[in-house]
Amino acid sequence: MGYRVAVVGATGNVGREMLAVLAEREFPIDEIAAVASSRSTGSEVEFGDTGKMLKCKNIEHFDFSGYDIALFSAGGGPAKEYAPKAAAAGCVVIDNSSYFRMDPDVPLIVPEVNPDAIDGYSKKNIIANPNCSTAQMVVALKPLHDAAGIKRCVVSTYQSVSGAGKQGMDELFEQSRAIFVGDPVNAKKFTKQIAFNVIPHIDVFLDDGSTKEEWKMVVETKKILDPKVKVSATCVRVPVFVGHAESINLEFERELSAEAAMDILREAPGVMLVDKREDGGYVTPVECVGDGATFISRVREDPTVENGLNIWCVSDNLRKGAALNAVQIAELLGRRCLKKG
Ligand code: A2P
Ligand code: 11C
Repeated sequence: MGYRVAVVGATGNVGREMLAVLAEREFPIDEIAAVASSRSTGSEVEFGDTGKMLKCKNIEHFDFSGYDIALFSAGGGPAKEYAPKAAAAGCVVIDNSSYFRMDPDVPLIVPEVNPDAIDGYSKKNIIANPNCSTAQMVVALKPLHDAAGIKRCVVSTYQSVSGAGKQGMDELFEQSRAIFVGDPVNAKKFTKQIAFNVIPHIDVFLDDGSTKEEWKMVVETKKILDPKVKVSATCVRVPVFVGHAESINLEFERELSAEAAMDILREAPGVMLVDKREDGGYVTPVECVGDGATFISRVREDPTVENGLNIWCVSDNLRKGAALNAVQIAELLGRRCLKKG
């Protein structure tokens, strides 16, 4: 006996990963539905590598009342419109968009960090999945925070184009091809050329000069980890297809040596420490594609502040940053809150 599960946004980057992760982890499923916009009605997506093909259903006519869990990754607009309808029909929504994340009645969960927040899910029957850059960062920060109390975190990100969806990946591919063959380079999804370039701008600008992606890293980290932790973020798009990297500078309340931090990270849930302090002895985005871990390298003390530490953090943004985290939330929900059908 398993659950009836719907994946909304099943044709997208994250939706396809959600199907793959559900299949790989053998999530107990009695029935699985792929849901997308009217544009995709009737088109087929594969349920992971199972060979089972799912015909996409149009969200406008989809009846959520027959489903226990809906994993949404269709963006904020569809989440705003359809998640409350699904929730009212008795289906628990796990939404990957930013729309519900800061709602005080919606838990925002990274299972390795704040699993107990799941108890609040029934207020709205909606649980939010964090931004990909936040998810991997809090997995790395949690064990260090528990050990020495993080006062301040300064992070610069190197975010892959898959964070901007299918269109972002297509644009990097198309621009790279155009540059090689001498065609004109067109920028549509990104504001400037992304091939062979970096762009210090993700999501919309806010009044104080920061971007919404940077704001999300600040407020989501506080909600998931600890409201006392101060975060300063600079988010940058880089010409990498999959995998977000982050350079993180930390200032602690108490002393924490690099060696002690490495010992803690080696044992931490969801973390894989790869730090050989030699050529190639660290992780880069291409090596983490398809993996669920948050990889940490380059752990070293920062002598310019009291109790300072630098780390390099890399993870597959479509996996731990999105689909895997959502499925882990579903697993937590199943273990703690739902009865199997
Ligand atoms: P569709 O392919 O039918 O447009 P990505 O983030 O990779 O661009 O994917 C976005 C996902 O969200 C796709 O599956 C897309 O479906 C889906 N989507 C976009 N807009 C809507 C909508 N209004 N209703 C339902 N699904 C939507
Ligand atoms: C990016 N992090 O890389 C974004 C994608 O708030 O869920 C996810 C945006 C979000 O562009």
